[in-house]
Order: sequence, then structure tokens, then C-alpha cells
Amino acid sequence: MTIQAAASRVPYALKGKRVWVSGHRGMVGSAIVRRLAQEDCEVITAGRDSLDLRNGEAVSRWVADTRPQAVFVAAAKVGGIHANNTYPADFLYDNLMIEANVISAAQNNDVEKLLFLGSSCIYPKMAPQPITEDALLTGPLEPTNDAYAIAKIAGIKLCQAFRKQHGADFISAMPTNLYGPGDNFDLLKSHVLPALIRKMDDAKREGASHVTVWGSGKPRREFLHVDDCADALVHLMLHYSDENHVNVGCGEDLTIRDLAEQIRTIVGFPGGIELDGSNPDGTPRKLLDSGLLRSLGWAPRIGLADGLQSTYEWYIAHRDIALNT
Ligand code: GFB
Repeated sequence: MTIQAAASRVPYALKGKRVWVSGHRGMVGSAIVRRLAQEDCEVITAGRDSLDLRNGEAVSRWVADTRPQAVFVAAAKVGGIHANNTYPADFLYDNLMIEANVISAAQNNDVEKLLFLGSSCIYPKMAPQPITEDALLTGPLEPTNDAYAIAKIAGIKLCQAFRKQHGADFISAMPTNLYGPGDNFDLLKSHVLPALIRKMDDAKREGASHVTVWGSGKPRREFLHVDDCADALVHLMLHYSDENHVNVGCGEDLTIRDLAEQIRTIVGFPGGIELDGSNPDGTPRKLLDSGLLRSLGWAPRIGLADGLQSTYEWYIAHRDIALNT
């Protein structure tokens, strides 16, 4: 199928469709499920206890039985810099298996449209900023998360290959660093934003003198609220059909030090911030150029200050669950 013919497949309608959100219990998957409530479609899910997405045979059988018409591939093994750096085999193997199984089962069972979710860490460590989609594979990756990045790059290529060889309407979206309700607050597995919410809140409760922030505090990150991300993903599902992956960001970044200060203020922790240079910084900066997404008519709605405030409120309301999952 030519790109022009593929482009004629938009707008795609979700109304009345059976839509599989893989990874529906994760932060992104659950946000997609919340967002799909506005689309008058039937959401299909399969819990990890009943379907191991790393098992190709089980995935094939499940997709053949449930016959989804549209699929969001939000299922993935995810984690922050420490987890990525410590368990590269898990991040590479699990993610390769999950995406290969879900994408091929979708193709074999005539799924009409599929959106694969990647990450901004697919880009070279020293990519020019803001990072445009065409920076992919132009330089070496950041070593702390190259396993995860390679798996996600393979997912993009898989969607492109199925589109080219079989005419499948499979697209890919690359979100920037995400945060929001349902995030992981485990200090060794989480990303920086939930980690700092938890650390500041713990320190306030314990009357500690300071909170430790990993690294130099100088790296810059762009943070997008997960509800904005889910809205963008549904927008792409409806309005985009092309082989090129699409960046999903808000267009603004800040240093980790500034993020820590903002979270300290919101939490109301009166103590200090200490930097622990024995932990890695990771990529110095990864601000996405989301011009393509903007040109498709989508813009974010939740600013960082509001998003941090509501995420902290969510954390306080769900602290018991958040600390035990
Ligand atoms: O969010 P984060 O773990 O992942 O770390 P990446 C971002 C920055 O925050 C790094 C610093 O410079 C960390 O050293 N940081 C400071 C902390 N304090 C903390 C802390 O308490 N916890 C954590 N986790 N970081 C991930 C990738 O990279 O980004 C994944 O590993 C994925 O593959 C994800 O792509 C979006 O932004 O560095």
C-alpha cells in the first residue's frame, strides 16, 4: 500500500469498535481506557494473570478468540534509569516478545488499526534538541537504557514492515517522559518524578533534614501528563496513518534540580535537597519536537504545575496502594 493510499484511511472511527488496550493496568494503559470512555467503543482487556504477552501462542489464541478491531500496544516492561540500567536483559527480552507477539497477532487476525507506543529514549544520546522524528538511528544511544530503546526501535520497525509488506494500518507514537495517576512509586524502579514525590513526602512525614536527588541535577527532561498522552494517542488513532513514528510531547523541559524544587514546594517539605553524584545522569537532554503532532491538530492541556499538584493529591489519596504495588 502506498503512503497516499494509507493516508486515505483517516479519519478512522472508533465508534462501535472492539478496542484492545494491552497493558490496561499500567499508567498509560489505564489512562487510555479512561479516555476511550468518550469514544463509544467496546474496550477489551486481558490481565497479566490470564494472558502472558511474552507467550506468542497464548497471544495468538486470545486475539483469535476476542477479535479486536483496533489495538493500543501500551503493554511494556518500563522503569526508570536504575531499573533500565540494572535489568537490561528483562527490558530487551520482555519488550521484544510483547511487541512481536501483539503486533503479529494483530496482523494475523485482520486488526484494522494498531498504535504502538515507544519512548523518547529511542533517539541518540546527543541528538540535536528539540529532537525531530528523523533523528532516529543517527547516532549512539544512551547506555543506561539502550536495551529498552533497541526493543522500542524494533517495535517501530515492525509496524513499518507490516505496513510495507502487508498494507497493515499500524502506526507508532513516541511519548516523552510521562507522569500522573497510577505511576510506579517504588524508589528502585520508578522514574524521577514519582520518586521525588515519594521521597519529599516521606521526608516531610519523617521530619528528615534533606532529600537525596540522584545525579548532578543538571539533566533536562520534558514531562507530559499521562491523560494528555492518552488524548494524543486517541487523536493519532483517529487522524494519523503513516509509516513515520510521531513524537508526543508538550514542548517544554526543565532541569531535574528545578523539578525537585517544584515538587518540594507542592509537597511542603521544608528541608534541603542533596545531590548524589554516584548515580548516573543518563541522557543530558531529551526535549521532543512535537511539531508533527501539533500539525495534526493536537495540543496538550495540562501544565506541569497543575499536573504535579493533581498527581501529588492522587498519591496522597492512594498512598497505601501506590506503595504496595
Ligand atoms: O526518570 P528517570 O529514571 O529516567 O531519571 P530517564 C531522569 C533523571 O532524574 C536522571 C535523575 O538524571 C536521574 O539520575 N534522578 C534524580 C532520579 N533523582 C532520581 C530518583 O530518585 N529516581 C530516578 N528514577 N531518577 C528513562 C529510561 O530515562 O526514561 C527509560 O531509563 C524511559 O528507558 C524513560 O525511556 C522515559 O529519563 O533518564
